[in-house]
Amino acid sequence: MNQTPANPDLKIEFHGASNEVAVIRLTRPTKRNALSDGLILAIRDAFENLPATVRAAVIDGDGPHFCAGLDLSELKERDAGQGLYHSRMWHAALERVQHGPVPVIAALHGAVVGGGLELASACHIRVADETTFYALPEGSRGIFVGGGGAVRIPRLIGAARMTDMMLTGRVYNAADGERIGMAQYLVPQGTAFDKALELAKRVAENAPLTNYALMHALPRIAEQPADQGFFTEALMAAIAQSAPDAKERVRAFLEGRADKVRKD
Ligand code: 1HE
Repeated sequence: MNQTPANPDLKIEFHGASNEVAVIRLTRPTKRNALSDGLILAIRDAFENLPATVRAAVIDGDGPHFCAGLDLSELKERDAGQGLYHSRMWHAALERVQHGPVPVIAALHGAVVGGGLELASACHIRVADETTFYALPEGSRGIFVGGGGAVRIPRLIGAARMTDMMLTGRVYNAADGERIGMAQYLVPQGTAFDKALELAKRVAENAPLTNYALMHALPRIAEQPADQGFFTEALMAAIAQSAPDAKERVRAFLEGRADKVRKD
């Protein structure tokens, strides 16, 4: 099953026995998957219109690089108001990625720069191959992040590292990127997509309410003062455990029908 987005620079295909994983692919390799306004809107639309079969998604990019960020050829003279609306358009699209219906896994390789890193940071898991490098060239282009990077990237790597990247143009390679928290997985060259798909199929097997809690409750709890966080956690725990799916999964373990936890 495939779906044809309105923008030719995006492809959507479905994987798994019941089409439970959506693969959303940037297909603009000649421009290093630079994110035009049309492509950003297509990403938003893709996440707004995922079929009900979908339980997890993968984002990847065609060609030698994941994404070169904002399409600089569209960076024309904007007045302050237009700049505000443009940034808010990115926010709305990446909000659909982060707080959409399903967990999203980014498969990274090559350049993950500027708005490309902002897109990756809106995903829930990042898998990077050995060719991956991370940069925020906005500093040297005389602009600022505008796609949510100022909020999301410090939560991954800390404000001090992001400040250094933007002030000095520092580029992190794949190994250092994984060390500082840009990606949770570092895999051999050319295997990020396969690993991301494998993880997405695993994520798709979880109880939907657990995935929902991880996407929508956990990040909010992490921002709350401890006392409020404990209370929100208790509410979420109570809701999750009450689902029939949860009852059946626990019964399956107690009756020896479910996997034990095993070390790798
Ligand atoms: C582009 C873009 C782009 C490539 N917008 N056209 N992002 C940046 O500042 C990164 C700019 N790009 C690069 O540094 C390099 O292109 C890469 C390291 C990503 C890849 O290098 P390479 O040698 O493989 O490719 P290339 O030869 O530089 O680029 C191939 C073509 O893609 C070329 O066009 P062509 O017509 O000459 O073939 C490039 O012009 C084009 N291209 N990147 C437009 N970004 C919400 S705010 C977010 C703010 C930002 O993201 S700012 C950071 C922007």
